[in-house]
Amino acid sequence: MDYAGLRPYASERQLELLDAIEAYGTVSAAAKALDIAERNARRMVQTLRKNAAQQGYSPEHHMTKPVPDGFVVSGVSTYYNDEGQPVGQWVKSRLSQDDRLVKIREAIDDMMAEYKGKARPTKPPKTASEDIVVAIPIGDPHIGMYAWHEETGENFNVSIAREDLLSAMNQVIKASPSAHKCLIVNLGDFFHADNSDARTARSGHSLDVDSRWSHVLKLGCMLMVDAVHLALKKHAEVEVINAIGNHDDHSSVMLASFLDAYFHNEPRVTVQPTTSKFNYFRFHKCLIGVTHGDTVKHMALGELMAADKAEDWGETEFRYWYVGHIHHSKKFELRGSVIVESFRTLAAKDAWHSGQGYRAGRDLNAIVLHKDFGEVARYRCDIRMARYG
Ligand SMILES: [Mn+2]
Repeated sequence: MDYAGLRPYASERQLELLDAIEAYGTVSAAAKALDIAERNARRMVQTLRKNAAQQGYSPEHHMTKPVPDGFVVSGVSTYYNDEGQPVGQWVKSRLSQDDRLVKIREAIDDMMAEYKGKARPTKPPKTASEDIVVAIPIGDPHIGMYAWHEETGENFNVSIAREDLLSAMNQVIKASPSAHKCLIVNLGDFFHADNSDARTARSGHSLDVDSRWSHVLKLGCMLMVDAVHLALKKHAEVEVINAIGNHDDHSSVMLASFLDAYFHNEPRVTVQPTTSKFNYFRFHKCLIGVTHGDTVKHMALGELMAADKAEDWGETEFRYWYVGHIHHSKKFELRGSVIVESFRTLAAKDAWHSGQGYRAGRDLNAIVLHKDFGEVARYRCDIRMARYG
């Protein structure tokens, strides 16, 4: 294996591995020297070879003509003579589609580097009970959505969204009992637009957006940070779930990574990784499933929970699904004592929803769950109360 030829395609970490392979002779010896698992080292080499091949370098396939940075090889045709020797080759290249995504990723990484570990550990408040947990499902905030009152009857932008959400959270947290733990659930569509194209990924709907996307992204991330801080004042521990919506396929994942980085040094905060459309939270006899609600029918959620969390399913009695997406309140029970509830949003309607005749109420709830008895109370803050209460 020609490791030296891979050097121009290697990242810093991969270079370190290549150095070690050169020094110690084999991948397994290099892995040992670097104190990493051998299978991880092999995977790193595999990734590096794949990246090099995409750039046109894979000598065992007679690909030795790399394409420029920002391009990827889209096809290689090699002509062989009767002796099996290559005699001619076409190398076709195209602009890398990943390039844009990589740039976005880099911007996010830079942003995270600036914020990583920013939250210093703080002393937990004295809390009254570990028998209960307070869950705050946040329905479709649509941060970055812009509405104009002349068109939709009401103005809406990032700063209005921020004031509404923090005020409502403040009120429901104040009203809730002093539980040891608080669960903040972003039900998806936290961000209105997923990128600067301002179109939804699947249907291509054009979106009404406020300000520049990258600015909105930053404001949204900091809004969630402030929401977590509000909860930290009252509760000793805060766990955060961020669901993937249909407006924020990627920015929801970034938001979760951002929060995780931000609260890196604060042991009182746990951010669940956002890696799939379904997240779960177990509290003694209670099990909560979280999903945006755009991909699975509500009726199928019971079986999904049983399949995804077979063990927890067996050990719990009170099972809930918290969903967003439809922007109105709906609650029903499925077999297996599973209660599915969709939550309203605090956000105003954009021109499209207004034109479609949507007129749902707007509120935020804090739900109190007891470890042995399931949901025992809830506190509701109406949008009017958030603004004038
Ligand atoms: Mn939505």
